[in-house]
Amino acid sequence: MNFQLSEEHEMIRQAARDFAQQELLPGVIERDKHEKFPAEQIKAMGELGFMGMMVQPEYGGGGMDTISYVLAMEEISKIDASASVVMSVNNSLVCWGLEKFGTEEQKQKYLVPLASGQIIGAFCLSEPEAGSDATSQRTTAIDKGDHYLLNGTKNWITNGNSASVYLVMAQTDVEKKHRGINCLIVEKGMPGFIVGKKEDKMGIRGSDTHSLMFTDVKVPKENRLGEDGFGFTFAMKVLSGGRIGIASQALGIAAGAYELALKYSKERKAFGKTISEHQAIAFKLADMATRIEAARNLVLKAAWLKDQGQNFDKESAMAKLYASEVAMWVTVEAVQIHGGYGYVKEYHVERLMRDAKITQIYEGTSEIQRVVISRMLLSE
Ligand code: COS
Repeated sequence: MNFQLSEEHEMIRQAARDFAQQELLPGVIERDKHEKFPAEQIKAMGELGFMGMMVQPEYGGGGMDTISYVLAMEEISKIDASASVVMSVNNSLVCWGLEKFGTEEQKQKYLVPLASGQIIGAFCLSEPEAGSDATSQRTTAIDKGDHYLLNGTKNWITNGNSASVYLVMAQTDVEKKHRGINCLIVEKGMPGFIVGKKEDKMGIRGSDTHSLMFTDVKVPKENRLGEDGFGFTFAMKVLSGGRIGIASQALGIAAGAYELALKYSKERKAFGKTISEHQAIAFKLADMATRIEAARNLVLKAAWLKDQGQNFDKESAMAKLYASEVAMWVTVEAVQIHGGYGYVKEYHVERLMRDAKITQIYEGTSEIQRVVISRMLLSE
């Protein structure tokens, strides 16, 4: 066992921390208020290598491990969870999926600009009637010889408008159920592809979440990822890695709220002493720090397993389940510690509390994580 991070890991964490403080903190309240996508900041993150961290350098990425990725995700998420969800989707769903399962041509054409941060991508599985029940895809991709004809609607798509490349799951052969689903690479601007309405969300308001409509979109056959019928397995495998990203986002939200609460509790005085000297607050801080540390260890374990080439499906689900529950609990407590100040925007914790909620929902709800974990436990 070795719990020590390498010097390189520490440097990456520090670089992400500095970037978050200098580039993301200014304006984060305004972006949340006005639902403003952090376009300039994402561009800068691309230039610094944060958008394709785990992709090999030959495909435009940073060639880093998953540990580096979760360390950077935690730091970015402490300050701006809207920016970190863009980073998470691009890194762990889109880039990882393309690098692992794409053809050389697909990698050259799509992965290189995505990993180097020139463009961003989106992952499109959810539909109006298929969220947790992901096998029930209504979007169809009918095989027309040299192309697929794509029809349907996708919902809740992160980077919905800002993306240039979309990985879209669609049903080709209904008879084969989930084994008849394909994943197609769709480009923005393909005729028949329309970006629908933007969602007015509780949290992560700086990220752009849209519905997407496809009407007779001709997608070339060479844009299919993997073999015919591989789409659902692709989505499951990719989401398993994605959950490490969301777990680290949840961890960062929790750690960010805790750091603010700790600082505030040492400054604010009540009944003649700082509130941190009151046991009611000190015990809250102890519980917050303990749960955050437990979440961090689950996240790092899942990342480490992925880096070792071992199966991480159960651990990524555990990390996501636990870290997101911790994020929700810690952020509520952070607001409580701040009292009335916690309820206003200026002190950041109310935003982190709103941002925390989505981590229990997207890339598989807490209930779905329990399905995944319990099935794996019972089949071991
Ligand atoms: N890796 C590879 N394949 C996987 C997998 C994984 N982690 N998990 C499931 N599969 C495969 C199964 O092996 C099965 O394939 P075969 O029948 O060919 O063996 C197939 O997927 C279907 O699995 P299952 O029979 O378990 O399907 P269910 O509908 O019962 O449950 C769950 C699948 C619930 C686990 C899945 O639908 C899921 O993860 N849903 C949540 C999706 C999600 O995260 N939505 C959020 C949208 S993205 S923001």
